Amino acid sequence: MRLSRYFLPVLKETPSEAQIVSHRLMLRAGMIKQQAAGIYSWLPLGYRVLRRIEAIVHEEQARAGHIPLLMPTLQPADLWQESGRYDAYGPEMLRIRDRHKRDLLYGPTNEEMITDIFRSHVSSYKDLPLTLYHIQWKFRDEIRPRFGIMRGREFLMKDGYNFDIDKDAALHAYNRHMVSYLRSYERMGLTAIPMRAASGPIGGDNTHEFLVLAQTGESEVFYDDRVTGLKLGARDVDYDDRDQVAAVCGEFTSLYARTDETHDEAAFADVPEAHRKVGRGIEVGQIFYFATKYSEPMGAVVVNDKGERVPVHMGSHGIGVSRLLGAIIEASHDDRGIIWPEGVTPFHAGIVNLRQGDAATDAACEGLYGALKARGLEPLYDDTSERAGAKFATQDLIGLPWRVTVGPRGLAAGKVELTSRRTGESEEMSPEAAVARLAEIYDGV
Ligand code: P5A
Repeated sequence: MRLSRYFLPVLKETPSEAQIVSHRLMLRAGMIKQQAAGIYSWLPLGYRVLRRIEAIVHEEQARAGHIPLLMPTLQPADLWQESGRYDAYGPEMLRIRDRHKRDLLYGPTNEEMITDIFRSHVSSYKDLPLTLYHIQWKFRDEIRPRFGIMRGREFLMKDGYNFDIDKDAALHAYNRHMVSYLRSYERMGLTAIPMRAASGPIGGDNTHEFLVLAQTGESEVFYDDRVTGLKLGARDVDYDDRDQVAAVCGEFTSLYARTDETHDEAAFADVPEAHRKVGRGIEVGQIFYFATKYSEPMGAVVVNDKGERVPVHMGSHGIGVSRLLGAIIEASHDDRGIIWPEGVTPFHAGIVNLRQGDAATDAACEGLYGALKARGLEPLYDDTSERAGAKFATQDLIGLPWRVTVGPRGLAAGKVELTSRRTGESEEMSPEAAVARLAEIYDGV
């Protein structure tokens, strides 16, 4: 993409309405625009990151054997009357009446609708296990929408639902989700800690929230700090192997880690004092096992191998896709702007032309631009006539992890400069070497 033809409305001033750094930086970097309280347009740069996060989520769900579909944002009220949640959900639910006076709602979650799909098409244990998910906009009329997209009213969620023959199979689905979520967050450059939590209006006794530690987080958390050093890394997990998946979950959940909703002072006191930490966290996901809470009232039953009709065991599993942008920025920025992890960056590298209009410099930039694209990378080429200082400031603000700087002086020696946004370190090399280095960095990201 050439910056001269892109739409990147960066702001020079710090917007006064933004209380936390991620909100400020998203506004300044021209990623989002507020349209109403808690409702945002996603401008091109923000939309690119949102798509990258979605792509990681889809890839990791596919790896776990989960199947994507797409349900609508509007739902008929009758489904929610069947489960008993239409009245229970309260003022967070946006209720709508159509021209035929039929009651609808803008979905805050999809347990009822997916259960309806399941009961319409599945009737035998032979079709289980089954996990369906989608990435779709949700609406919750939050009493206090704040921190930009972090607590929105309209927000993008990945929500998945498992259908299993019994509790053991459903707990395996729960564990599969935990591992696939850990892997997704790691690919986004985040450490998200599974913590015992409360289930709220979704239901069930088994639930974990995934928290990214941050001062600005809305949840108070209590944990053994050795949990922050755990990594899945490159290990290969066989998602069909119940014991192996359970062992990974055991590793990530055996140290004390709870939100204030389930915190237990006595159990916390057993954590060695040096490791006992109280802090704040951003909830970027939550998984639930709620047995037959929806399948029983809604008649989602299958015939088991003994010929009996039994309600299926279910759970639901959510990732806050749009909230993740805020969480990543909270975890990765400095006083000049965002620092995107390679896994989610909107462009792989910036190209800064220090002397726009100089034939040799322009040609070298064009060459780099073409060569990076030929390697499957997406560069953002600053081909504007801004002065160098302003170009660098924009690059730093929007946070591309790598920058290639091209100027007449370096070119005279056959060199360009490759700079890491994270460390600030620069290295001079030939344009070909810079392309090869970037291709290597992104190989396997
Ligand atoms: C699980 C999937 C559920 O709704 N039903 C379907 C279950 N869980 S949840 O914890 O309530 O939400 C899942 C994740 O969505 C994000 N989230 C939000 N993001 C931005 N703004 C909001 N107002 C908001 N509310 C929830 C969180 O990341 C949460 O973990």
